[in-house]
Amino acid sequence: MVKSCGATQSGADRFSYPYGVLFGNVISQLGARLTPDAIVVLDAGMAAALTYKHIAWHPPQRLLAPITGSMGFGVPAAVAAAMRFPGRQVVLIAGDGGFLMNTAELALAAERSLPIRCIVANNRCYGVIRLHQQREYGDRNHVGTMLSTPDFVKLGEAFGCQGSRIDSEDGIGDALSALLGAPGPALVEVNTSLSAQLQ
Ligand SMILES: Cc1ncc(C[n+]2csc(CCOP(=O)(O)OP(=O)(O)O)c2C)c(N)n1
Repeated sequence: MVKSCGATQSGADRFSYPYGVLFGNVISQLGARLTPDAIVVLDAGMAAALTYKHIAWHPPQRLLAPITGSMGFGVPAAVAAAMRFPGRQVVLIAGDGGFLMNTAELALAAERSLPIRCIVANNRCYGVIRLHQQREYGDRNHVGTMLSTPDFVKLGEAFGCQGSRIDSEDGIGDALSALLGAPGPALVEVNTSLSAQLQ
């Protein structure tokens, strides 16, 4: 468990701490709720890195992740895992950028009523790349790493997923319970930030 974050702020600088939910807390609480044979699917980026840090794995739990770090792997891989292993808990953890690359595969999850559980870390940027830019150039010369992200709850609902959002530390437990208990495909958007992912 990482330290608690203050209340989220609106407007101004959405990249600066303490804006947003500490994503590490979401992952550590998820880890405590995984079933003994859960399949966790990762996309690329900060969200994936925090999963490696905060979840202790116990076989026969399985991790599906792109060795090359390819964005867009997550949604179709989660769909494939749920089709191949019906009855096992399948949880996808993705950044906003990677999730958007293959969101349309949710249509198959809805059509087959596949109970994939998607956790989308909305930090409104290509976080890992922006981090490199900040390290190299400080607060200047950031190019092409900011995202104008959609409302992921509405996006998921449009595909037929149960949707919810985590806006504060207090909401993590209930949102994860609803996500993991949903009868079909479900999505939770985590309102986080790059800084809140680095705490
Ligand atoms: C298909 C593809 N394009 C580009 C990259 C380079 N890349 C690696 S991580 C990353 C940003 C990931 O952003 P996001 O999915 O939002 O995750 P975050 O780091 O913000 O958690 C990019 C562009 C990649 N790995 N794969």
